[in-house]
Amino acid sequence: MKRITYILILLCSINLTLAQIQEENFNATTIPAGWSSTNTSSCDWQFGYTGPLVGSGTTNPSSFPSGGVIFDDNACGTGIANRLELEGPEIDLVAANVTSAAIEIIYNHQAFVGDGDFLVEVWDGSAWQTVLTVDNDAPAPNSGTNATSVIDVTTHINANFKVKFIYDDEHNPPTNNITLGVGIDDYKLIDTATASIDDLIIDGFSYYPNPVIENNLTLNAKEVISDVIVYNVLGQTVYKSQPNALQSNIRMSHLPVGSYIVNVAVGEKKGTFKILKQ
Ligand SMILES: [Ca+2]
Ligand SMILES: [Ca+2]
Ligand SMILES: [Ca+2]
Repeated sequence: MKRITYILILLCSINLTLAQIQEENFNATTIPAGWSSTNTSSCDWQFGYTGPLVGSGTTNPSSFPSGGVIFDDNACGTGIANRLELEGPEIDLVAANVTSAAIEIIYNHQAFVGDGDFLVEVWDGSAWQTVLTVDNDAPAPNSGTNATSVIDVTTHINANFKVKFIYDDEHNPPTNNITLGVGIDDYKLIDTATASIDDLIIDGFSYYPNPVIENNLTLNAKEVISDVIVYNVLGQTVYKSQPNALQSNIRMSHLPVGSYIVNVAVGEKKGTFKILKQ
């Protein structure tokens, strides 16, 4: 009996680790549990920030309506060099049997004459690896929108995995320059094996072929496919469409050989999966 209970608990805990392995929405006005921050000045991250993001425009600024974490270099004043880190909780991806994973992050970075960098790093078990470098405005000011990147981190899976966000104003040594800042909304660590589209597959979603050996990846669903975004291994968007149809053909002939992450919205649901282009 004990053994059955143990197996049931184990199955439940494995199930919890599927799809979304880690998520932080930064809605609360305090640093989330398990997260830690370091900085080089007295200026700090602001959590649960909902206002317009500094430098993101005057006519149509961007914001994080649900609450995000921001750093406002402009508000910190002149002559101050800032390099801030925000580190997430450690997670054992080996024990969780994760063999394929990606980070999905919504952010907005506003530079001033190129000053200011936003970086995402992951701990690979022995060193930090930079998986995303945002050097300039992303998106452009007055777009009213934020950027989304999905980054394949499969090669960095280990028993002590963790993520770190870095804001660097590039003012070292300090000058009288001030730059703008960065805002981060939802962060997710996703199991991209198949788990994150289990819900969609139950609802009749399918995709083929994988690997993509001919030119097209075909998506089929029983509800309308409203959004398709394909990211390369650097987290850059290489394809984006709003098919609003039950089938979608993604032309991949012009894309380099390698792995890609596909983000789909079908009906009310969203899913992320990985494909190979050969
Ligand atoms: Ca949020
Ligand atoms: Ca920069
Ligand atoms: Ca500064």
